[in-house]
Amino acid sequence: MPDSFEHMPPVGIRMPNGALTSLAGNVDPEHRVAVADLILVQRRVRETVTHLVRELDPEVVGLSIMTFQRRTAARLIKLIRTLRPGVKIVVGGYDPSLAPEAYEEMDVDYLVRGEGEVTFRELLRAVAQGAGVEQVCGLSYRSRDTWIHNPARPPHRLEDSEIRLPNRDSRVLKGYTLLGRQIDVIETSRGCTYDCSFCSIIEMRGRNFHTYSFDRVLADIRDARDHGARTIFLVDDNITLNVRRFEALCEAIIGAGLQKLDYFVQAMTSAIANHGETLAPLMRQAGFRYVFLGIENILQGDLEFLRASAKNTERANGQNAGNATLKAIDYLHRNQMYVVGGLIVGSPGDTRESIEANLEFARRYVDWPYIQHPTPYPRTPMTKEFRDQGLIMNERLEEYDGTTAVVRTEHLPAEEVEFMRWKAERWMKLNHVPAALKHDPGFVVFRGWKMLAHTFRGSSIRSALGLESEKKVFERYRAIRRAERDYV
Ligand code: B12
Ligand code: SF4
Repeated sequence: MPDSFEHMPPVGIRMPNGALTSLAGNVDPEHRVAVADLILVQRRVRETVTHLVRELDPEVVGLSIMTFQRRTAARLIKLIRTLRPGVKIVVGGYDPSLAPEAYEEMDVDYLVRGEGEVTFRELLRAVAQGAGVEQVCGLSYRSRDTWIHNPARPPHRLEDSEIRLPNRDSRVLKGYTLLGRQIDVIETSRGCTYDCSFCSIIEMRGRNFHTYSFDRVLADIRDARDHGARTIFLVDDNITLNVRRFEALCEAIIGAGLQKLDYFVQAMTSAIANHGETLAPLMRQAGFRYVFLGIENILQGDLEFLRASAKNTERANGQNAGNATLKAIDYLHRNQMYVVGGLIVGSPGDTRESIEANLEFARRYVDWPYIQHPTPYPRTPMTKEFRDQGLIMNERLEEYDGTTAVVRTEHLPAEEVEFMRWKAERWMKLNHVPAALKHDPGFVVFRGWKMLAHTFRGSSIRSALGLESEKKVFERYRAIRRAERDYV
C-alpha cells in the first residue's frame, strides 16, 4: 500500500514492507513474483500499477493491508480488476485478518488470515494445479455467493526453518531510505506474550513467541546488505522478551563482522532498564543506533488503561521499583543510542494537564518523538472500551493512522488532543537535526529543508510572523493530510 502517516514522511523515510519479500521467498520456485511496494511511488500509484499489470500480466495479485489503508486497497482492487478482469486477487495482513467481513463485500477472491508464507504457497499451488482450496488452513475464499473460512493455521514454530529467507530480488521498485541511507527490514522472531489493550498482535496470533536461528538471521542481514542496505530495521514484535537471546544476537552480529551497519529496533522499557548494564553496551557495539521505546505513557492511570504497566516496570531486588522509562533512556543515552519515544496520548481519562505532562516528558528526554493517539483497530480490547464509553468520534478508517485523533477523552474533544500533540511534536523533531547532520551530512544539506517543510506543513509567512494563530495552521495541515490520502 502507498499510505503513510505523519511520522514516516516519504521525503526522508521509506521502509520496505517485510511481509512482501517474505511471501515472495516462500512460494514454489516455478512462480515468477514481482514485489511492488507502493510507498516508493506514493504520488504515481495509478500509473505504476497500470504499467506493472500490463507489463507483467499477473495471474494472481496480492495486497498487504493495515486498517488505515483499507480505502486505498478497495480502490486498487477496482483498478486491478478493470485492468485484468480474470486475475485472482488475494488480500492479507492485519486488516484482512482482523476484519475479514469488510473484504467480503469487495471484489476479492481469497483472504489469508494470520501468517501468510505457507498459506500463500499452498494457495498458489492449488491455483496452478486447478485444485480445490478446501484443505488450505488460514484461507478464506469466495464460493458462489458465500465466503468459506477454512480453519485457522497455528502460528509457525520458526525454529523448524520451514519459512525460507525473503526474496529481495523480486522487488521491482527502488528507493528505500532512512534519512538518506538505504534501509531494509529483517525479522529475528515473531509474537509477543504481553497483551497491551491497543495492540492487534494477540487477536492476530495469540500470545506466543517464536524465534529464527541466528544463522538464518545473519544470512538475512547479509542478504539485505548485499542488496545495498546500510541500515537494518528489526521488525520483531517484541525482541526484548528474551533478553539473553537478544544479547547473544548482538554478540553474533559482532562475531560475523556485521556491526558496521546501523540497526534500528523496538524495545520494552522494562527490559532495557532491568538489563541495560550488560545489554546496552552490547547493543551499541553491535551497531544499534535508534531504539524505539514503547513508553506508551508516563502516568500510571493511563498505563493501566493501556494495559502496559507490566512492560514499563523496573524490578530491583525482586521488587517492583516503579516506572522503568527514565532508567531505560539513561542506559541508551550513556551508550550513544538515540531514543525514539513511543507515547500514546488521548486515553479516556486524559486531561489537558496529563497530556501536557507526557509532551513535556518527550521534550526533555526523547531524541525523536513518536507520539500517537489511541486508535480503535479491529478487535483490540481497547476498541471495545472506547465503543462502550461512546468516545469514538470518527469512523473514517483512512484516518486511523495513529496521529489523527479519532477518539475523544472524557475531558477533551479529539481535535484538541491532536492539536496539542501536533503543536508540540513538530518542534521536538528539530532537536534531532544536529545528530542527523553529523551522521548523514549530505542528506541533511540536500534534503533537510524538504523534511523541514514537511514537518511544518500548513505554516505560512504570516504564521511565522505571529499574524496567524496556530489553530489556523493546524486546520491547513489537516486539509493537506486529507487531500494526500487520495493515493489512487
Ligand atoms: C514493524 C512495524 C512497523 C514499522 C514498519 C516497517 C515496515 N515498513 O514494515 C513502523 C514502526 C514504521 C510501523 C509503522 C506503522 N504501523 Co506498524 N507495526 C510493525 C509491527 C511491529 C511488525 C510488522 C511486521 O513487519 N511484521 C513482520 C511481517 C513479516 O509480518 P506481517 O506484516 O504481519 O505479515 C505477515 C501476515 O500478516 C501476512 N500478510 C501480510 N500481508 C500479506 C499479503 C498477502 C497477499 C498475504 C497472502 C499475506 C500477508 O503474511 C505475512 C508473513 O507471515 C506490527 C505488529 C506489532 N506487534 O506491533 C505493527 C503494526 C502492523 N503496525 C500498525 C500500525 C497501525 C502502524 C502505523 C499506522 C501507526 C503506528 N502504530 O506506528 C504506522 C504506519 C506506517 C506507514 N506505512 O506509514 C498496526 C496495524 C493495526 C491494524 N489493524 O492495521 C500493528 C499491528 C501494531 C498495532 N498497533 O497493533 N510499523
Ligand atoms: S509489548 Fe508490544 S507487541 Fe507486545 S502486546 Fe504490547 S505493544 Fe503489542
